[in-house]
Amino acid sequence: MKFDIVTIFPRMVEAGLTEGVVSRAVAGGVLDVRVHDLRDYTSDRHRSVDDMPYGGGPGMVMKPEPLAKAVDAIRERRGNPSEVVLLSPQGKLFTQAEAVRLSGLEHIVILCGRYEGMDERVRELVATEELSIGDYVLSGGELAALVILDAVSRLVPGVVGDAASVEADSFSRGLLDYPHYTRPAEFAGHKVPEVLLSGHHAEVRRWRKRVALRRTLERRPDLLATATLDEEERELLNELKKSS
Ligand code: JCQ
Repeated sequence: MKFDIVTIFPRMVEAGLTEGVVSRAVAGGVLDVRVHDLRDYTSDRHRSVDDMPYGGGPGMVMKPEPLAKAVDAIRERRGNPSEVVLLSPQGKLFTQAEAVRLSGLEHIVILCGRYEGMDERVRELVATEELSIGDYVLSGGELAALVILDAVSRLVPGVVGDAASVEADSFSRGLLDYPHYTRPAEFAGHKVPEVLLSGHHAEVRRWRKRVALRRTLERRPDLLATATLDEEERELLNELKKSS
């Protein structure tokens, strides 16, 4: 899968590509990630990427021409992208479902915004969709681009070694994860739940389901509206709702 990331801080994005699962997939040729310096697509002496807002007001606005030129150059050198994603707090919320959708595409361009905003014509003419990674303001889209790259990449076959661990992840089932334990069996007076030491695999599965459902009900009840539950999970959830 190909990613092209356009930014005024290429080293900030490259720093996020030097370690971990994504960096290994890049080294192994499973992912093809290029980072582009937006200033390479400016044409004035100062390499300006921003300008004053029409109508006045504080801050600066990102100019449309360098972003349009950068995406044109990517089209010529790397082919037509499946999506051009603009990252900003105004975007549609990026979720695991959106990560799954993007992981099925061949080529994604990510535009990192900075300053107070982006000239609206970038949305109209260059981007094919606008995404937000959450309801907070970052000083730029670079960290958001790394978040999206990571969440999408780990769904691409061959990026995460163990496909079962991707499937077992929190959210792939639409619920919060169950608690995990390893040795020792007792730590600082806190014991590992007995059932996990029992060797009763059916009991372990049922306990994990119940605890995952209880956590989801307590912390993220909104997720239960869209989670796909099996028969046993529906029963467990009904019992939990009665007892709470
Ligand atoms: C992304 N959630 C928050 C900041 C303006 C394009 O315009 C702007 C982009 C940013 C960077 O992105 C975020 C963000 N998801 O802040 C301001």
